[in-house]
Amino acid sequence: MPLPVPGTGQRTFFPADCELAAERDEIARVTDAQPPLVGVIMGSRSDWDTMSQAAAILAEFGVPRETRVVSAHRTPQWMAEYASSAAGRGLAVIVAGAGGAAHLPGMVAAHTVLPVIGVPVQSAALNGLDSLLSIVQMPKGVPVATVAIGSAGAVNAGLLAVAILATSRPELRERLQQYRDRIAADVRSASLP
Ligand code: RP5
Repeated sequence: MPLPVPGTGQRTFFPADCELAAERDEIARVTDAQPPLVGVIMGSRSDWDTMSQAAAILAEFGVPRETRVVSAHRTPQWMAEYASSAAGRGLAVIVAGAGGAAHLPGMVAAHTVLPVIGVPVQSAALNGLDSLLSIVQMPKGVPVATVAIGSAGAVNAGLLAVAILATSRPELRERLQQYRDRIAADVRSASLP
């Protein structure tokens, strides 16, 4: 069922099943609307509360993105297809979030040379330490840029994706600097009771 990305009106898709032809059609529709530069993917729709915060940062910076559920375990073939086709479809960065036995970021990185940012989703059983260790301990040769567990990680994943794009986009670099200036001003003006 299509759901909106908070604050944007851009569609997001949570496929009800894994039928590949339907999945391809959905990608085509998103791409037709506005070619995405960043793919924000997650292992389960239960990750959306966390991963929506990465999507919201991209929206704030005006970066076109697509948001999808792509599971390394439940849809392994679809995951491989998504990752291997990502560069050809024009994506420049993939932000991948998963929890528990969080293999999605690493397996996506195994199928593409695009930069992959891994977000460890906070799990109920082990508070996200399982997710963090599953994502961060990649073998040499196949990197995943791993951020913090949970919300801070999702926001920083969005910001890191913007920073990667900003290396060749001066206007984005300027907006990133403004963002940093804003949070610095917040700290300087903070008052305590
Ligand atoms: C992982 O398993 C997902 O990334 C999610 O964080 C976790 C639990 O998934 P659900 O059982 O809630 O679908 O693959």
